[in-house]
Amino acid sequence: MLKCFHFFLLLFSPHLTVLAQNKDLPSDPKATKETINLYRNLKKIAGTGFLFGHQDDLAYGVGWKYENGRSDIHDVVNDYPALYGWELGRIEIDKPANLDGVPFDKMKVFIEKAYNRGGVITISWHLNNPLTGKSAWDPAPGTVAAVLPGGEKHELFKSWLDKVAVFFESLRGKNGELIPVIFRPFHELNGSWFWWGGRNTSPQDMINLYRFTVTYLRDVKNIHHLLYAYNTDRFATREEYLERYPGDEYADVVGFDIYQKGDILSNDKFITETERSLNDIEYIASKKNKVAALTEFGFNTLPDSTWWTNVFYKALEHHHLSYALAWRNAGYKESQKDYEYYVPFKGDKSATDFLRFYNLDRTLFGKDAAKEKIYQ
Ligand code: BMA
Repeated sequence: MLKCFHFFLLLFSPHLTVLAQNKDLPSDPKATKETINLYRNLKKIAGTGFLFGHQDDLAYGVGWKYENGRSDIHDVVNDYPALYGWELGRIEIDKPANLDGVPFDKMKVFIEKAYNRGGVITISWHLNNPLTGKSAWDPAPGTVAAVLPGGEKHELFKSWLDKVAVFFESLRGKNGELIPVIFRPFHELNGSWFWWGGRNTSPQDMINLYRFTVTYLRDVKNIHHLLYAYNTDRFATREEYLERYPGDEYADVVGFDIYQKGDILSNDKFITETERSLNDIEYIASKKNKVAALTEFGFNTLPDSTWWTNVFYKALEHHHLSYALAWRNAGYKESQKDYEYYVPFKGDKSATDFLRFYNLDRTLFGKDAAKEKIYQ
């Protein structure tokens, strides 16, 4: 009887309600209302489709820069993406523009515009190597150890996080509310091209760096409008994927980056590998109760005119991920005498197919995102 009474108490106790909800709360116990809503809606959306995203979408495209309201995606489908990627590299050294030339003051305005029309924001950070002062691609061994507490560059690293915190806090909606951001620091951390990745550090040091970063921003800087995206590059197994995972208290999104390379003949390989990776990511996300995402993808210059419906959508159609972010339309790069773009521009060979892709039920763009009321 007593047992029954206890059970009764438990059933109607307010604590239980909190417990029951916990699985739908982000890792930050103090996350703002809009951030909690974003997190829940990202999970909900995975049941119906995925948000389509594009890096630097509003800043420039192939053959243009900073034209008010312009976007290569909008030029092709008469709608904006649902998700907008931005990049903070060089904010840490007080440059007015990031490593791809996007001025931070313009970026802030673009982010506010995107948020006001119901879009989602995700931000990466190709931060310089704090030990050598060179770029993110300088793999000097010992860099991660040097920025951890007790390391010679720890104070410098904290001062960099302070600058990132100022930027995040400057992002405000119409009522002064903070604009939630999916922050994905230390991306592609299983590869060895960045100072924080792969062979350039030990998995444990990387885990400590991730945890330190989240703890510092959340508990010292009091930033509570971030969701954290843990993301690797291509990976072979779940074990490899999770080798540097910082823990459920430090991540909200689990994702990976994948690019198709080579000619059209690699289509099947791309589909097979993407599907296998998505199976793994979805398994991990469901076990851990996190959001599953394709944090970056692309096929540079889209040499296959039907890539969107014949390859990309085929890889995704049987999966349940919340979003996919196409990388940037840098256009012609003088330094490399080559083009870089991952979504079609008006008149591009894959533009017609992209419109077909846009019209599929499960591909969600700007107007769909607005209907979802993601922050409510
Ligand atoms: C890479 C390329 C570079 C760019 C970097 C950081 O994949 O697009 O041109 O500088 O991302 O955004």
